[in-house]
Amino acid sequence: MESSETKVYKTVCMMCFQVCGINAHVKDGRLVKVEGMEEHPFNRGVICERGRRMPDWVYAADRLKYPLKRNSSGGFDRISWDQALEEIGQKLLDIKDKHGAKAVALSVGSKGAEDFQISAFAQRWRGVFGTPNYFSIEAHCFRSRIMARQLTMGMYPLSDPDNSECVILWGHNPDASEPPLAGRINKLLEQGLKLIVIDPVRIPLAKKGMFLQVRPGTDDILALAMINVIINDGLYDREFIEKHTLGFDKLKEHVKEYTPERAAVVCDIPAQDIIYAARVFAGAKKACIEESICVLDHHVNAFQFHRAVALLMVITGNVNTPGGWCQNPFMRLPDLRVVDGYAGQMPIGCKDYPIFHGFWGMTSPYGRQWDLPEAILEENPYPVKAFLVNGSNMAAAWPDSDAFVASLKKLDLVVVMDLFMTQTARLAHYVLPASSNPERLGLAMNYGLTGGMSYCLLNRRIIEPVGECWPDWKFFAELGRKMGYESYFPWKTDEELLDFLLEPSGITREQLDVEHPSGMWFGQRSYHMNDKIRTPSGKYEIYSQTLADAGYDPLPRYVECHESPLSTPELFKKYPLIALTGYRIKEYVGWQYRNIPPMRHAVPDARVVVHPLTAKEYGLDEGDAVFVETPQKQIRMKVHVSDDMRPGVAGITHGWEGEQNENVLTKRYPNDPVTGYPAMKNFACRIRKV
Ligand SMILES: Nc1nc2c(c(=O)[nH]1)N[C@H]1C(S)=C(S)[C@@H](COP(=O)(O)OP(=O)(O)OC[C@H]3O[C@@H](n4cnc5c(=O)[nH]c(N)nc54)[C@H](O)[C@@H]3O)O[C@H]1N2
Ligand SMILES: Nc1nc2c(c(=O)[nH]1)N[C@H]1C(S)=C(S)[C@@H](COP(=O)(O)OP(=O)(O)OC[C@H]3O[C@@H](n4cnc5c(=O)[nH]c(N)nc54)[C@H](O)[C@@H]3O)O[C@H]1N2
Ligand code: SF4
Ligand SMILES: [Mo]
Repeated sequence: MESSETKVYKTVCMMCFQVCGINAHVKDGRLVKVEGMEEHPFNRGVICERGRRMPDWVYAADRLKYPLKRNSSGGFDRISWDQALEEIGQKLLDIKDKHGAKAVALSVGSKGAEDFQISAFAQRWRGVFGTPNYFSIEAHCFRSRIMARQLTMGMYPLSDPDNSECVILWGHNPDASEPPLAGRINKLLEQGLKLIVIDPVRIPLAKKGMFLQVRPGTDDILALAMINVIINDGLYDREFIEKHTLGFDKLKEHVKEYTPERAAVVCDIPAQDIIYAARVFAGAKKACIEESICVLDHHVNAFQFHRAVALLMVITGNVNTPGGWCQNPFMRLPDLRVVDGYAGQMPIGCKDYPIFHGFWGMTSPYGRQWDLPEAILEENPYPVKAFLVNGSNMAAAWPDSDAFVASLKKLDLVVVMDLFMTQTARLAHYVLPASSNPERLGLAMNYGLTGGMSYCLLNRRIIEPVGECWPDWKFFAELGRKMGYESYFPWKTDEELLDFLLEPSGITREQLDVEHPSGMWFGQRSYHMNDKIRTPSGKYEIYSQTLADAGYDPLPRYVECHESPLSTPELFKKYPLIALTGYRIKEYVGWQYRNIPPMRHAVPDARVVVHPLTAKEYGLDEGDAVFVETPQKQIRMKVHVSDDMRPGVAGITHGWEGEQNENVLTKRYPNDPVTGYPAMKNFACRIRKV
């Protein structure tokens, strides 16, 4: 029995980008229990194990509690916020005097990109200071699909699986990465949903539908072959195509060469399965594709794969219709960016990637960080001397981590704000303690990154901050004030900021607090085609003139990966396995939650997952300590044997630091021609016992 002092608050979990509604139990000022919130339309009472463990995360013994400054013997000393801000501010101004504002770079990680308050304040500060060099995970995650959908449809629509007859999970495993969606799909399956899973791994949901166990990196040709089948069988939506699209005839001609028989050889699956999947998908009245959020972004065809998926949705008329991909209204928020300070300057890495930098008058705020080591180590194209990092463990997460670790060591000033002492934080001159979401008041929205909703609620401050932890926005605001930018940073409290943020929406803090404690809708999905299509032609652009003008393929074309059994057979004789990095498991998000004992207990080691046939061929057993090697580098892992894995593939688990870090093996050079995303997957490797 719980005592009467326990208070239950309706708020959110932000331990991953899903932003689930929760009932948070607080007793004697401490968060003691977290349950799912039934009223929340997104997760409907269901939360995952991570969310349930929120108290362990918030009160973890290794939480950063105070600002820290590196000392001369390499350790850290506690300092006050005032001293930290004074010294950081002065150093930044000195660097600006000597090398110009662009010598200071900022980066936000997955947390920073997902929590708009973090990214908005980082961008505001950089605009006032005047540096173009702002980076995020968008140079290798998520932006690729946004760009592909925008270039095709003039918008970024989200899927509506709840109203679909058929869902394709294409390189997407919601049981690990999107638990609320997994819960909803399981319910929909009971109501007759047709499910198609395309993945080299037999993910949990693959056992409940049709399963195409493709060779990694070949999805683009599979999508083109499905388009070929849909056109040949006349299964496309004629009326929709005539009324709303441009370039269908060119597509028809273009996909003639992508027969299911040809794709079957490349993908290494039966042609019959490709034909059947195409017929089921196009034959459904309402269908949607839930494509990978990032896992398919890291090779040569990544952007064009997202384009091909968008074309599958367009030619079957599954746009702005129930069960398809629909436009979700965004909340009206003030634009906190200030661009005067760096107007006309491009961030590092964008010069050769004009479409990544922007199109149709829209400019991306982000650079591509893959050239930063040259800027830091060789002052090419110009010196970069300082780095502010919020909510990112880039030393583990970025490709070619050795290069980034080496370059961070060379900087005059590295500031890392995080909840924990990550590998990246250990390289900093100043480490600043960030608050977790129950320690701060803010606005939470369920745009979701995939099947999102125009739903919002308060992220409530339900406990006192641990130690001297601050929300990230306050760091940028207080730093700005110390540096003489007070007119840009007038807000002193979470409440003042929230009132300012809510103003354009017409929704008030009071309303969210009292009238709608479990949240409210601020808009509804659009299911009609009356809205103006915001492409240059006013049509859905099957053929993209914008891509053609920029020198890219206007229709998706298949290219074999830079390393593969087909493109580099000699290499594969010595390094016979396809490395599939970024393998996500439900216990961890990126680097996070390894310090929660039950999570760590469940998965104590970095794993390389192989099929029993692969294990047998290379003499490996469950639990063996091994090196996973490329011709250049090696990492240490433990073998996990699973017959869900495709033979010949090495599934390398994501988010480990140091000698277990997958990104010791990856390279940062551009691979996808449109986005310049690096090839972080589908390279040759081998496994050797330690
Ligand atoms: N638990 C957990 N959740 C997370 C994260 C995490 O680290 N842990 N990370 C978060 C982040 S930052 C992101 S971007 C998203 C990622 O989300 P997604 O990119 O959607 O990744 P997953 O949902 O893990 O599913 C990827 C699936 O793609 C498969 N796959 C790998 N290569 C190929 C291929 O070449 N072709 C096909 N068809 N399939 C392939 C994998 O086997 C896996 O089943 O997840 C987020 N959620
Ligand atoms: N080889 C390979 N590498 C990959 C991927 C892959 O598939 N393969 N996936 C890539 C992808 S998609 C992504 S998004 C990146 C993820 O890259 P990162 O975002 O750098 O990875 P995380 O480990 O999730 O780091 C998030 C950090 O934010 C901290 N944090 C949490 N909440 C807050 C907060 O409110 N404020 C602050 N200041 N800090 C907070 C956490 O403690 C954690 O240290 O990894 C990428 N790396
Ligand atoms: S899926 Fe789990 S970790 Fe993510 S927000 Fe929901 S409960 Fe939290
Ligand atoms: Mo990501």
